[in-house]
Amino acid sequence: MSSASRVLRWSAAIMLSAIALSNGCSPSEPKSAKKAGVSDIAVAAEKTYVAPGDLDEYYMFASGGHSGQMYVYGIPSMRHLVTIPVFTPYPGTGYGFDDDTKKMLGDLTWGDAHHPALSETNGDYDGRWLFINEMNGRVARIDLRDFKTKEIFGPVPNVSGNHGSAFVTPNTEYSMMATRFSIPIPKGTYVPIDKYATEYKGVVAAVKIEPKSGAMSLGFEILMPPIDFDLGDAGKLASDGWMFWSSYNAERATGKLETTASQRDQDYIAAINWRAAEKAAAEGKGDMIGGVKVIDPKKVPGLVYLMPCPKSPHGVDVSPDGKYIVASGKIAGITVAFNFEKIQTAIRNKDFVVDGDEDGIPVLKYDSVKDAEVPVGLGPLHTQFGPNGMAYTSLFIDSAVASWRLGEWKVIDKVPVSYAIGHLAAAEGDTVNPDGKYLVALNKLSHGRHLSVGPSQPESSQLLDISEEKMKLIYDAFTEPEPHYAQIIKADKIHPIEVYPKEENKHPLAIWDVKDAGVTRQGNKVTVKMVAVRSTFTPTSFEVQEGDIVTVAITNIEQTTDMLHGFGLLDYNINLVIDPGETKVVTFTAKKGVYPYYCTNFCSALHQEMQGYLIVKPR
Ligand code: RUQ
Ligand code: CUA
Repeated sequence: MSSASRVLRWSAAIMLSAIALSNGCSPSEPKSAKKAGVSDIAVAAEKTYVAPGDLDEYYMFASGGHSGQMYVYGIPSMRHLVTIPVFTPYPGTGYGFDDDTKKMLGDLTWGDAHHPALSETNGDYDGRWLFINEMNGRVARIDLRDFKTKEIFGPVPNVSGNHGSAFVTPNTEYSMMATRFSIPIPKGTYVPIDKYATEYKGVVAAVKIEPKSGAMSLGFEILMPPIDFDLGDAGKLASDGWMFWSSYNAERATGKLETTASQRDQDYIAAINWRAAEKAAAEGKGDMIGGVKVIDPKKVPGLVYLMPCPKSPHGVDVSPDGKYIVASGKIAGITVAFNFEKIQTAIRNKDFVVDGDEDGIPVLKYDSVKDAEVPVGLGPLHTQFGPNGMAYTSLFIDSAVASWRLGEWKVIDKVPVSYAIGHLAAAEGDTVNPDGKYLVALNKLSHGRHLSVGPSQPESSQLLDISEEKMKLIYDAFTEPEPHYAQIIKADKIHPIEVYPKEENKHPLAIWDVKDAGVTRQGNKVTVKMVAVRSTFTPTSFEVQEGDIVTVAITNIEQTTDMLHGFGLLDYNINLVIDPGETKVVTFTAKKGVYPYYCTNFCSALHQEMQGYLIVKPR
């Protein structure tokens, strides 16, 4: 931060204290702040105030849940910077309206996005890509060079309810998937529900990521028993090569799961040796199911183990050094730290629960693999990490964040959040080298903390300062439905371009001179090459015949930052947004009449004049 902006920040803080004083409260404890759970409003203001023109220290990428989108925030300001559409059309950026993105979305124009996963090199965020899962068995890749969704992979065969995803391995070898819902596989098979426990199957799938391009393909699949896999995390450093997933419904129950799946005292954490599975797949092991090779761990031992974990665990998180696997029993009130070394010893010694296997998968003895049970509080869900062994666990029922230290296993501090926290995200919190500093509580409910907007309320995300042992709530922000997980990356790790360089545009229909604009016809197929530049479309009108298949390719020939043009075509449900240097294509069938098109993105004083006509002659 520059010294000038530091001065600005301080003066803002002093001003706020002055306001607090003139209201008759002490600057350290104004009434409104106390009510909001902020102990020192001036300090909070100073910490979160990013002066006009200043930049945030971190990006936060938050999943948009069933909105199918990704929200990008600046930290510590908590300002919403941009929405990246992923699984849902978004007219704001023309996503899902041009031919390419429409094709990428396919028939599914909705997705329930849960867990963003920044690409990693040696267990550290490398700022190249961002992956995100959605429940229909798909994973998307966003390129952080331009913050655009470049690929949607799937639906992956046999995967139903892709919740345990899109976690990446430490060198982004794979993005992993695990099924929340078991079904008879392959998809489309009929088996009555009373055969659930024996004939429905879960699946783990490894989506391979090409190291240069990020392109995705299916690596391998592993057959799993019909229990509901939930959250996952990849092993790193000490535990590199392994993957861990929590699960519930060890009962293999159906019906009212809130009671039927909570009968046993323990569920499982699955530990999967993905490197061994990769090798087995390369050796051709597995059976064809749904068009892909699926490895059955009963037939290929040594790949999958189960560890008992107290009642209905949700999050499972690997410590930065990879030595501990931290899992929380939602209805147990404790967080368990499993010890990776002990897991390996138990496997070597075949320290399994006698007759306790699940469809041939050995179950390790709880006491042989756990290191500690941390009494964090009620409803522990997820854990994030800071430097020096610090760990932060979200407590849904207590509506709080508990901090504790690996190795000490005692709660250090607890801070209430509003309200009903789910996930939490710490700065660089999933890396081998977390920053601490900031933590965002991603709360499920927000009531009473914002202007009322009717029954459909926003979600609340609260910023905590975790730079000291005592955590401090410093900011409330609100989001659209519904952030599940988020990741926070240092801003200087991402280097976005601001225009698409002309020389990189290899689109076959791109043109860079208005002289090349025009209409060509082949039978009933019409191609219109169009140029968009301040503030006109060329051509400004064109004529086709009713029933023609019309392809309009628009190149925005600007090379100026933020000089976007839109192409709204009335009555056709089309709105493209073309970034500087970009070419976008849309194809439609012409219907008779006259239809205006116009620029939807403000571009100049004469933006309003940027318009034209599609004229369609009757046959
Ligand atoms: S879940 S509130 Cu979809 Cu990640 Cu835990
Ligand atoms: Cu181009 Cu407005």
